[in-house]
Amino acid sequence: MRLLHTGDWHLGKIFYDINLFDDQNYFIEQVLAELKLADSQGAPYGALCIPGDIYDRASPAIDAINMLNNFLCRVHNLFPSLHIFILSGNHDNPSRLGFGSELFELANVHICKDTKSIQKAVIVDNCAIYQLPFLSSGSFDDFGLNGALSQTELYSYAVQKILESHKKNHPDLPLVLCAHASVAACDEAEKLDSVGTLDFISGNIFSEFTYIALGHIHKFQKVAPNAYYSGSPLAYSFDDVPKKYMLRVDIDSKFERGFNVTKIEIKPLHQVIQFKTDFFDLYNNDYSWCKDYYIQLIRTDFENIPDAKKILKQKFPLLLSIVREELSSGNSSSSLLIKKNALKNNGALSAEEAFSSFMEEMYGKENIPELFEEEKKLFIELYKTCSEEEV
Ligand SMILES: [Mn+2]
Repeated sequence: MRLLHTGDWHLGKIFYDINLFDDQNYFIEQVLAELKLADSQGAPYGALCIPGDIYDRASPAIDAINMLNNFLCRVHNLFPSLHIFILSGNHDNPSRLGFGSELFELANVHICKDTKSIQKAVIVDNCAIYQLPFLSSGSFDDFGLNGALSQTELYSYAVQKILESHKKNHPDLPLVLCAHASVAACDEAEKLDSVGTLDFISGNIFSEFTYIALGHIHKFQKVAPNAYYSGSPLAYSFDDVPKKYMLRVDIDSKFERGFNVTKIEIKPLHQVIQFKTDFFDLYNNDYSWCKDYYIQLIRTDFENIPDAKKILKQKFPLLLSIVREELSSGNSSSSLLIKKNALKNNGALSAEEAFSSFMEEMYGKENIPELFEEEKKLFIELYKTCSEEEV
């Protein structure tokens, strides 16, 4: 059985102020091209699996809904016997995603919005495929499993239910699972880098499955011998990896050869790139090779250049963001905490002194602009709040 695994589409995503509609359509054409290619070579796909975060938002934009609708109609018209598996990720609203799901079943489109049908397999070319949406406390209320449960408890329970059903009904078939979950990567650093401080599940709980098609983490990775994240089809942040893939998974229905994963590189409409340099480097030197890239500049200079973004946009129309080096990691809660602590521990400075030292750091000693009275007032207010608050 041949399966195409590609998760975290995030249809309708707005990247800074850019609507990624064209970029996402460009990717969708590549999905269709891959399905057609395999078919023309006499090795067609039996299943397409999109394990969650289909949409970027719980209330998806009209454009995003139309995109998914058009895609499903086109695929179904081309390949009526292809089974399409769609499940609800943490970005999706299960009911909105699940609209019409009972009817879609008739067209081999299997939308999993809750835990009611997790024990039901769809048999494709002698493989049993199950789906698991993103789970949270309350997911198993109907099963009588209440209370605050950890991710490990929730997914272990789901796996146990699936295995019970599988062993009873299809013991001789390979067992494939499509799921949206935070599964710990083999490499600790990679794991922390990918999903921050979320509660992780160990890949070991899936040891009895043949292949697990995972969604949630946006970088391609193998988290257990049988569990892969395809990653998102596009880079949705500037610190994401530039190379993106969908996965062709060939599963041997007789268990003889297990499975084989082939990475298919996705060609982006626009590359995403992050420069850490000074304004003048980007302005004066030849970077014409990236004029069609989505660009973030992390500025290492301290010059006060009014309209810096406007000026650079003349050369790089898709420059989306300019940040100061000191602030470039400033929006994660951990770094805020570090800054807060630093502020607290810097007890020797008065609020006024702290403001001066902050301005000096931002602009350089010689270049501190004046006329910052409002900002100064606000800074002092915040400084006091931070100093009083327990961290
Ligand atoms: Mn996602």
